[in-house]
Amino acid sequence: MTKKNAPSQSDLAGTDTLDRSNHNAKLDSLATYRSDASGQALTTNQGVKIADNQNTLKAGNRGPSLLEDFIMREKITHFDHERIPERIVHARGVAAHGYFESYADHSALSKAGFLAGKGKKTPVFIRFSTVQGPRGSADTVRDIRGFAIKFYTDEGNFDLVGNNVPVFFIQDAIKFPDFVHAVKPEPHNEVPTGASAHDTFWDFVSLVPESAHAVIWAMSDRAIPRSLRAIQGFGVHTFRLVTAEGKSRFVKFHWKPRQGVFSLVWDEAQKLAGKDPDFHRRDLWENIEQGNYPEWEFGVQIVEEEDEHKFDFDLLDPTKLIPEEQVPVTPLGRLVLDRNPDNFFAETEQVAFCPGHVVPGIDFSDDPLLQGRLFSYTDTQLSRLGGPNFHQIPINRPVCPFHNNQRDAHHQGSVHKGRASYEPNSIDGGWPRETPPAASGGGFESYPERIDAHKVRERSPSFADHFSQPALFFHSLSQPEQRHVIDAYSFELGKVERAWIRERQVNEILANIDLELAAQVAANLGLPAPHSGTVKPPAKQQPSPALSQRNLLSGDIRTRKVAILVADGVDAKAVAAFQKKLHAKGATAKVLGPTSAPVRTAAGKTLEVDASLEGLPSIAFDAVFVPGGAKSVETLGQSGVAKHYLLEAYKHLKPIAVLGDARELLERLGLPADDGLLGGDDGAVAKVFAPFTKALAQHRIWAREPQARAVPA
Ligand code: HDD
Repeated sequence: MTKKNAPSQSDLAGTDTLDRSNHNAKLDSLATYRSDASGQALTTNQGVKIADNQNTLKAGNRGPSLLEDFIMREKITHFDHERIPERIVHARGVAAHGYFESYADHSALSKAGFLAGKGKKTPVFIRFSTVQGPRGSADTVRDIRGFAIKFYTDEGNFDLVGNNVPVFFIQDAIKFPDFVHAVKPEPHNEVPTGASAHDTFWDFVSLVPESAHAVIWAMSDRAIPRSLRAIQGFGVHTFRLVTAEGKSRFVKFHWKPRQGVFSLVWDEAQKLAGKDPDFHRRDLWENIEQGNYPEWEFGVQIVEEEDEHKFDFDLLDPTKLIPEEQVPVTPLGRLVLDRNPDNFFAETEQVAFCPGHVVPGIDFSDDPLLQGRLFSYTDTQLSRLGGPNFHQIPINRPVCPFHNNQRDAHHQGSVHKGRASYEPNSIDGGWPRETPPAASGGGFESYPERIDAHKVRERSPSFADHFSQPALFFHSLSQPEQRHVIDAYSFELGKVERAWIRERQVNEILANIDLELAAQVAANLGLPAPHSGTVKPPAKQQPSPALSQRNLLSGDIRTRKVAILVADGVDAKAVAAFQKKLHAKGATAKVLGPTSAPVRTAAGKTLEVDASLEGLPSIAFDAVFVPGGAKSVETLGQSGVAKHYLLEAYKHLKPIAVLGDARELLERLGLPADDGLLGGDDGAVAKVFAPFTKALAQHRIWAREPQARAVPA
């Protein structure tokens, strides 16, 4: 029987060219499990070589298929079971490998081995995620981003399962299912996907004032990051660091991106959700492949035990942050992401985090949200990953040895030797044995916090102030950031169908944060402005500059993306000169033509383009450059796509540089001059480049925003 429809040998020549040379203890441990089929025969799962993978075994070539066909049955059965339940929250995510490097010996703070020496490196795997949307939802939706890190330390795995905002929506874990049911798509029609702009979310949060702080962060630019490389990370809860001598201090964990913190604008985020739903995962993947390894500084805010009650909020309340001006962040080390996973499912999907995975030297506080999380995460893996042996899945295995008497169950991957699977035993020499706590390398010992209390179901009165910190956040933002918050509440509440929910959010939540904020949102919703809040306004607070993204930029243009628009007749010298200057500053440039075909330059040469204008729209870039060349500019000026490109870039407050004839384009489009619209004669690349870089380093031309609102795009 001959094979039908099999590809030819020349079709099969492609190979994976990605650089996979980085390694560390975790990556090396994964080597045992990597399966590389290059040069190998196609076989069944039983290792039997397959002669025909195109045709089912049939009774005659037009006859019925035969049950006997174990090759077809095995293949189809496996396929039928390829899906596992997605995460109940944080279903959409992307991950990368890297390392944590300690700046110094931090044993005065914690006996954790991964913090115990200057230059000590620990492998990590980090997964970023959105919260609300399912696995296939868009990256750029308005949402909190998950920031979950697994440190594969010599003393076992430490998981720091945080978010890109420092506070959470609820104070007690028992409310988590209610909160998640409210924010998830509504149960009757599973709408909306990847959005909090719907009745059940706003119903819940307007009834639960403790959510006000996290909600205002979710309405800020933090919830529409430009890149996952440009987000901060927070452990959110107060944790403890414990020294070898048993001294405990309270800490809040922080990650600060070297790339700076910056965001999309809302219109851009919405458009990207349709034009490139993979925008964030593509950006992370590409930058790691290009060697632009994203980096964060790890730090802690430290509070001595005796200072626990010196704040005007409770350290155990996860809806509160400690202003950095009050307790500065002490840097401990850096995190570098330098390798993409080999397989999405095996690594990114199967990684299982749990805040309860800590190592000696790190311990919990009594934050009631954290306490509940300690239970929930391992529990969820039982159904998500199909049983209690998920710790044996390659990505989840510690890099240090692990032995105990837990046995059997689904997917048992270890062949445990020995007769005694209990402890103590006198048959297998008493192994595996306990290890007493020690200054280093010892067994885990919980911090012996003294508790003397009644068993009660109660919320501490020290958790009762829900509005001072949302007000602090709002008042610490720059004016453009504040405008975006007002726009976001107005947009989201505008999608809420029930009038009483909109009114409750404005009158009972926003009016208690800031009357002007409430008034502006009320005006946008057609509601009367509230005259006062329902609770006593907080005492005047000093703003916290550390909360505004305005103050969190990196100051350079590394990894920023610039679109260069060209057509036949373009001044190729200007293209080359601009590209060279951008590359020298670590930025990237893409040359875009009317189609994906090469263009002819003014000098009659061929210029390759990276994509068409439609293929890579302006929303995929941080800035635009249009070189001169009369014919090129004329063609672009006739093109609706090119005109829209420039209008859209302008509307999204991006720097635009134009040379020679291209200056007319901006005039024809009626775009008024500002610090981000830069023109020069042909050959004046050097003249426009400095102000262009300056504008790009500021991320957006915020002063343009009022004019930009009038621009259709
Ligand atoms: Fe959670 C996943 C972060 C409160 C229960 N959470 C999950 C992930 C992140 C967070 C980043 C994705 C991990 C991954 O990439 O696999 N969660 C947080 C933060 C919280 C928080 C920062 C508050 C400070 N979570 C929280 C509570 C509960 C959960 C109060 C339950 C009582 N979270 C879960 C979960 C998930 C999860 C249902 C879903 C998938 C998973 O755990 O592995 O167990």
